[in-house]
Amino acid sequence: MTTLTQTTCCYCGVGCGMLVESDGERIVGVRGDPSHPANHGRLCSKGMTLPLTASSLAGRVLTPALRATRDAARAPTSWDDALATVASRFADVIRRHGPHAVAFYVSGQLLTEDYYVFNKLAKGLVRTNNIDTNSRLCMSSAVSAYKMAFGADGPPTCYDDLEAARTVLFAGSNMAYAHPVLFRRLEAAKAADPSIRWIVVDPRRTDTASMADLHLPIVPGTDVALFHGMLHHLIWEGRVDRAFVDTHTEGFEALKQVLRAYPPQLAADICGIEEATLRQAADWFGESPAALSLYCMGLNQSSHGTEKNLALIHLHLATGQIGRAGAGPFSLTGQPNAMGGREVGGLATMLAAHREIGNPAHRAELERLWGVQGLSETPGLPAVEMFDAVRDGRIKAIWIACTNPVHSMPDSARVREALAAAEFVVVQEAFHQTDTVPYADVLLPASTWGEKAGTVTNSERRISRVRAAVPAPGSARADWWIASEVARRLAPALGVSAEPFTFASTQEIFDEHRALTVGRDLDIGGLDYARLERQGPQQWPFPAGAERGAARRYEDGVFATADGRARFHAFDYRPVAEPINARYPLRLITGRLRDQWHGMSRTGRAGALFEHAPEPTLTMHPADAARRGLRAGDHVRLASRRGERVLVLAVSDDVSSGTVFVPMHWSAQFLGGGGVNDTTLGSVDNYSKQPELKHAAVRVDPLALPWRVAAVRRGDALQLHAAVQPLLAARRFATVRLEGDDRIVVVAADEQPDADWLEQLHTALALPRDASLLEYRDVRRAMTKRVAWRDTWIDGVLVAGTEADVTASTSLLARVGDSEPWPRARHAVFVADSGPAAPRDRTVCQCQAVSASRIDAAIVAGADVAQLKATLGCGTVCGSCVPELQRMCAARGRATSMSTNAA
Ligand SMILES: Nc1nc2c(c(=O)[nH]1)N[C@H]1C(S)=C(S)[C@@H](COP(=O)(O)OP(=O)(O)OC[C@H]3O[C@@H](n4cnc5c(=O)[nH]c(N)nc54)[C@H](O)[C@@H]3O)O[C@H]1N2
Ligand SMILES: Nc1nc2c(c(=O)[nH]1)N[C@H]1C(S)=C(S)[C@@H](COP(=O)(O)OP(=O)(O)OC[C@H]3O[C@@H](n4cnc5c(=O)[nH]c(N)nc54)[C@H](O)[C@@H]3O)O[C@H]1N2
Ligand code: SF4
Ligand SMILES: [Mo]
Repeated sequence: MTTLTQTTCCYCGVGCGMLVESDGERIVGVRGDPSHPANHGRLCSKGMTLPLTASSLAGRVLTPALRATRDAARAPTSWDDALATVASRFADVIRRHGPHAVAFYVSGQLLTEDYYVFNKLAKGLVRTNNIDTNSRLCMSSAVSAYKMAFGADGPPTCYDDLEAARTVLFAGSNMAYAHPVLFRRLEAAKAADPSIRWIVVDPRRTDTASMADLHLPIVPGTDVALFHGMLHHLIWEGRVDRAFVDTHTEGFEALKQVLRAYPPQLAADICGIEEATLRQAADWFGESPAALSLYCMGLNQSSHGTEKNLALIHLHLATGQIGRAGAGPFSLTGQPNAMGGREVGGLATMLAAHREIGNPAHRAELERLWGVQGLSETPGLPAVEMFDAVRDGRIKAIWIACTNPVHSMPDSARVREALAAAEFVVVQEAFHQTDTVPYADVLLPASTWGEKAGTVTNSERRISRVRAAVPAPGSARADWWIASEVARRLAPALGVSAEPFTFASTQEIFDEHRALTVGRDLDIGGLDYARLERQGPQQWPFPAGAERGAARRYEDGVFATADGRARFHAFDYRPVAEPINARYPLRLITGRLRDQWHGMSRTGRAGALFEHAPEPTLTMHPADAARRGLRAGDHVRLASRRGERVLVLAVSDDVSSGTVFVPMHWSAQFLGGGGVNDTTLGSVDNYSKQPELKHAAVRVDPLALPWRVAAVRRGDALQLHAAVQPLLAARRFATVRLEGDDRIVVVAADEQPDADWLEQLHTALALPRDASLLEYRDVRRAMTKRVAWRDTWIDGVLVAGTEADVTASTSLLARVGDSEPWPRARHAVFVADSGPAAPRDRTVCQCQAVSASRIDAAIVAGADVAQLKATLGCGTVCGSCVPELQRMCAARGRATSMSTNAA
């Protein structure tokens, strides 16, 4: 019997409602919830494939484990022992060094209830504000800009504005990949009304940008100059809404003085775009009946991210494009509960329910509501400083939950050094295969999506229920429960009552959180589990007595500042933290892929999710590649002042000359050595302390790695992956991926052959060493081809030798796991293999498994997007690939159904 559970997707901030099918033990299917107002039944490629990532327990953290000494291996233990150990080690550090010697580093992927308990544990019980989260790397500049401009955090807009907007300005947002279901809504609106204009500000021609009417491929980091130039133009063209500015804002004159220095020509020069393009964008924005801006990490992840956000908000305030349908600055949250974390105050620089640490009245209020005393008046350390403090010994113990900082923080070498130096590291995780888990002195098994319950708040301030569809596996427990159980043991050790810090249910936690919001800007006094049950997901504010939450804020032009006026801020454009120079002449941008999620601990469990981007690539403009004598597929060495990484070159004019792009996802679990953050830097924004993950000065050099290895093995892919992963770091370049449900692919390259390593790989891949293995070996050339047989089926292939040897084995490698038996004598596999290699192919449409080559062939034969959908079926299920189909058609000069390109 299958049961259906109504819940919310665990990936991005769109917050799609889902119906999960389970057989009681396992999740067997998922579909979009037609009644959820965020997605109306739609899901993207990541949401649709969630069951694939949850189908096996291999690689799950199932029992608590701890190690006696730093060098010892972790051994499984009981919950009681693990919780007592965490409590006593934390108590010990606090006794010896005070409360600020411990820290918590948590996550925008925790549920509101989890987050609430962690925040209260740190700030109320330990009485340190040293609790920060990965939202520091993500949303903190948006938070500080909203507060500085409007007096309170949170977007004034809602999802219905996507349909109501007449001009849409995407700034530093690749929505086609990162918020796909909202992008579907925008696509539909534009298809219905082609007069809607899209402007995209992004240094890269992303799938989002390629669908725009106007693309502004600015030099990375120059957004402030762009927005200043646009506002300069609007002021001098007389397009400012004087009435709005005079009645509802403060500070315009001072800003106007600063803007004198940004005439469109000069601003366009700084941005590296045409002056006419800048003026066009400004006109479309200013003259629009409703201009909506959608922005994300291209603005936030900057050493002046708050100013980038503010400069964009200025455009809205100056033209009165705010507080009505279809108009306003809409910061898109990345993680599923980035907003909920902000509500409970789960950052080092804020208190619960949008209260301020530095405000004595706020602290007193919280002490009364919590029934505690002595809240710290010192702000805690934000992420980058927090790990620096761990590194230099100011922080001795750190508890990491639901985030993977070794992978996601800038300058990862420093983070690794920090965790190696710490006295005590707790990691609370659902999956073993992450870059942070190896540093855990105590590893706590967390239940995860599908197994836990609570609430999340999406980008439009909408609170949705998350429900469990299956029981948690092994001894995994909900995050709030773990924090609450440690609090129960820690409180007596700190000489206070445990009562305020221990909870019996998520409902009890939600009710307490709600009480804290009453009278605040995010008042949800009228909202509880019963109402969410009855009426479905609701937006805040939702005060007691209300029937529904407010879709939009500031509709009356009264802002959350003391005098009700929004604020302009006067500041100049500032360059990126690390300018390029002769030694590091290229600008590195990092960002998202369509089908992967962050460090891939979840998406890396499904072979289907690798097919769209199977290799760890660095994308470079053709002219830059030619200048370095590089061709697509070559190995390249990416280096910054901090570290280096070997990647595979992709060549495309989607990036401008002088800029290179590397996806953020590849971690040490899938790429030898780790991800791109070994090269990024920890420079942070003055206000928000958010690091500049979107820009580093780098160089890219050719790298000859003549020894090549490739292997494909059929079997339990997750187990094979776990066995192979420790070998990756030994090679100059080594990567592993899952393929389909039951295959893994390993590719490696190095300067010299390494016979020992090859045998280790052979063993890790569980290749046989008996008669079922057939080997063809040329010792002189250090070449080997090995085929593992199961009767007449090919179950594994391992090839090592030159690039030509491996290339010549492409079709042999592809035969692993073939549904057809090998038709000839075994040894004939090597002969038959000498034919030409099949071309490498990418899967563009993941739902219907349609490859790039088939789509391209159809386009060459005359198909447009509609015909591709009708004949190949691509783009007809989740729609995540539709932007790419449009783009592939456009590249072949085929008209698309919404070709309104004016650029
Ligand atoms: N598929 C997928 N979706 C996700 C996630 C994921 O991991 N995978 N993660 C989620 C999370 S947590 C987040 S925060 C969001 C992020 O969502 P986005 O911010 O949309 O994604 P990114 O690719 O990080 O960056 C967006 C764009 O910023 C551009 N950019 C770089 N530098 C600049 C600049 O100086 N100015 C401007 N204007 N643009 C610049 C990049 O070229 C990139 O295309 O995605 C969420 N959704
Ligand atoms: N270079 C570069 N770096 C970046 C970015 C970038 O654009 N470029 N983007 C930054 C941004 S915006 C973000 S948000 C961060 C994201 O970076 P991280 O927070 O490190 O990302 P995840 O890999 O999603 O980490 C979440 C972890 O929680 C685990 N987990 C899953 N479910 C649960 C659960 O229920 N409980 C617990 N306890 N654990 C669970 C997962 O297995 C995973 O290891 O990366 C940042 N880093
Ligand atoms: S857009 Fe995709 S990843 Fe984001 S919430 Fe919806 S289904 Fe999940
Ligand atoms: Mo994020």
